[in-house]
Amino acid sequence: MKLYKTGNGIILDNDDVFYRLHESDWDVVVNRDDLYDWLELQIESLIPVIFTDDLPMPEILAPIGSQEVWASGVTYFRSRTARMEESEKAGGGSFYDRVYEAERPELFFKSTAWRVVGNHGTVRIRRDSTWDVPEPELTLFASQSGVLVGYTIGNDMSSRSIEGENPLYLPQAKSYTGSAALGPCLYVPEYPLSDDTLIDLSIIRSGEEVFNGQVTLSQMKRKPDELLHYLFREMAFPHGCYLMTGTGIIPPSDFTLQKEDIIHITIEPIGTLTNTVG
Ligand code: DO4
Ligand code: MG
Repeated sequence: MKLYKTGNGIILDNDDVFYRLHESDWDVVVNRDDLYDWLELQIESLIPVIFTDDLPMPEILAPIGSQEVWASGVTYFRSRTARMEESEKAGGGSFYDRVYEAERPELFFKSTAWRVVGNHGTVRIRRDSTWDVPEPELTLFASQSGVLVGYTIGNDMSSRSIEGENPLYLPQAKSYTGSAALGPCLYVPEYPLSDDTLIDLSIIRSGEEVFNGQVTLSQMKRKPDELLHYLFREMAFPHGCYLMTGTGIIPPSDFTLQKEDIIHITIEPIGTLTNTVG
């Protein structure tokens, strides 16, 4: 099942049959351990809505209310290696290898809800950065008790020049206006996503694809529950929380994003998150 937050309530998509939930407060709807079962129950009292040219689907917003967005790092070998290379001169190379192998994962704060960009929104490159990439990441949604109840697609926009200069600059490389995108929906499955789930990143410039990369969840070193367990260890999330799970796709070192690039991140069965660089 997919939940869309819209300008006119919350739309539930159950195998292409659409319903408008009675409850329109996103925080109230999503923050429950039994979200899938609760949505199934809702359907029993709802009438399908048919969207037409006269009654179009309302504008879809980022699937977030009052939740914070956190992120995990160096959860794929590709991310470890690319970061070791980019920070070698600054002497930060071995930290990435060590966190990749360590029991405790890297977790960092990514964004407040109000700063998150939705599907078809504009993401940004920092003006003081010279080397920039999108990071396509499966993003977990956990209820306030830390139970994984859904997924969305995340773009952890990152400045490689700033992080590479000194790993202590990570918050500046990762968190700035337009650096976090989520969408298009909150996907609430009956069972967790399988390891063969594919993440696809495609970057389009002037109508041409300038980068395409793919990775499967099987290449992720950590398990979703392991990441959530660490996140919730000493931190309360009264509205639930989003957690990006790290990137396994990093374009080659000579690639940097440019204004007006279009970034498509596809994870079936969640959908595609599309953002333009502004
Ligand atoms: O260690 C820095 C951030 C890593 C990250 O964002 C990732 O691996 O996706
Ligand atoms: Mg990342």
